[in-house]
Amino acid sequence: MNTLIFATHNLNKAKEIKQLIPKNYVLKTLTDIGLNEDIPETGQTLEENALIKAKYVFEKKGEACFADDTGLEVEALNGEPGVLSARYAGISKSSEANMAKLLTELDGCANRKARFRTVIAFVDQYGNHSFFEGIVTGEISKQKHGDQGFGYDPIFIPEKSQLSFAQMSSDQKNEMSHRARALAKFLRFLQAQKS
Ligand code: ITT
Repeated sequence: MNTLIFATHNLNKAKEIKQLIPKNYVLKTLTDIGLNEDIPETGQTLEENALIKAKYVFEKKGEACFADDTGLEVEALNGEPGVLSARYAGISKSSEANMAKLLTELDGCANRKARFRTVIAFVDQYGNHSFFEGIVTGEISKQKHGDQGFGYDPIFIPEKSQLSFAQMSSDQKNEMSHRARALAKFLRFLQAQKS
């Protein structure tokens, strides 16, 4: 069995990733390896924050680790909330408050184009790092739809879909999501390392 350490406290992210990784991998989160503290995300970009999280684990445990930093980039808001997506409406990191703020900002705005962007940072057992990016484009709906998923899922409708991410099963979301696309690149990289 190969163990992959995922530097996250977000169990929804971990659930999505668990569904996507091959059966010969075991996924461990921060809680699973006994790191219960919040890792301060002080970077200015998704890349910086993903690397901060992955490096934190490497420095504490000396083990290879990956992390995911994700942002919702809204065209009419010049890419905001972007790297500030988690704390868009304040430090409480409330998804409800974040969505309410975004819907208010876009009130009356015809351009609802947006994209989710995930950056996975991987730090290997020698401390070398690599990045893998996944993007899904779509638009912000006028109101919330669905109760699956997490975060901004109820207000994001991916391109060519009638449904928001929160109206999809996790399998359906995983067929097209930013996270699944970044993970696919990461898994190809791991496979290439082995061969
Ligand atoms: P970790 O840092 O512990 O991994 P987090 O929830 O803080 O978890 P991010 O900083 O990457 O993770 O998340 C930024 C925000 O974007 C946060 O509000 C999430 O709820 C939201 N988000 C991330 N992935 C999402 C997805 O697939 N669908 C909807 N919202 C998402």
